[in-house]
Order: sequence, then structure tokens, then C-alpha cells
Amino acid sequence: MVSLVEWVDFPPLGDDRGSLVALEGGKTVPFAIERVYYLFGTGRGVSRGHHAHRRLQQVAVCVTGHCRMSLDDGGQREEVLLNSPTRGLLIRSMVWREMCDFSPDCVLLVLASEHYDESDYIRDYGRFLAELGRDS
Ligand code: T46
Repeated sequence: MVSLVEWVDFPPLGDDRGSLVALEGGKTVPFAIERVYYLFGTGRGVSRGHHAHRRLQQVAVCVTGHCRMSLDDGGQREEVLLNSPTRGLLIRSMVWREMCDFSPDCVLLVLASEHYDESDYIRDYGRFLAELGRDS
């Protein structure tokens, strides 16, 4: 079975002054970037996400701290730890995602292939399975 976990590596361009990572749409990021947002200040014990996107593709990079993300394509579920500013997680369309275990300093940067569109969200797991053609 093909893994849902696809990492995108961002080589650090630092020197003795410190580190720098460049994120370029269509190059280091495998789509044109239409939107950037970040999650921060997530409280202890809070779980976020709990949805899928019909079309949207994203790359999530934990630039500070750490959190966990689970990915579910309706057939398998995998969980990863996001804890590196030089490695992003590619989240394809029609993948259910949940995030938890945010460290207090976690800043999760997300690069998105489309502008914000609430109609692209599937926020009900049964509906997600139905749109995949699977029984809940
Ligand atoms: C995702 C995970 C990783 C906007 O108005 N514009 C935006 O670009 C975004 C992303 C959200 N919003 C609004 C919608 C909600 O009223 O901000 C509020 C919080 O969004 P949401 O509850 O969807 O947040 P998360 O953390 O559950 O999910 C977010 C992204 O929405 C989602 O696409 O994949 O982060």
C-alpha cells in the first residue's frame, strides 16, 4: 500500500550567521502557492482539522515547536510528527487531516494551492467517505 506520508525537503541555505529556508511555488513546493497561513497559540489538549478538502493541496511546515498530524484517505490512516523547519508534509486533496499535541511554541505554516473557499471543505467524516464512494 502506498504511504500517505509525502515529505518535501527544504535545504537550509544558511551560513555562519544562521539558517534560511526558501519556499518557492512550482519549485521546492510542488504547486503554485495562492495562500499562506499559520496556526499558533494552540492550547494544550486541543485537536484541530477534522476535515478534508475536495481540491486543495497544501504543504505544512512546523517552523517552530512540534505537533502531530494524522492523514486518512478513507482506506488507511497514518500519523506523523511535524518538528522540522526544513521538512514539509504534502497533503493532497481528499485526505482527512487531524492535528494534535501542539507544543506551546508551535507555529505551523501552511502553503495552499488555492484561496480560502469554505465550499471546498468536507467537515463531516461520513460525507467524506460517501464522496470517496466508501460506506461509513
Ligand atoms: C487545514 C489545516 C491544516 C479563513 O477565513 N481563511 C483561511 O485561509 C483559513 C485557513 C481559515 N479561515 C477561517 C475559517 C475558520 O473560521 O479561520 C477559522 C479557523 O479555520 P479552521 O477551523 O478550518 O482551522 P483548522 O486549524 O481546523 O484547519 C486549518 C485549515 O482551515 C485547513 O485547510 O488543512 O488548518
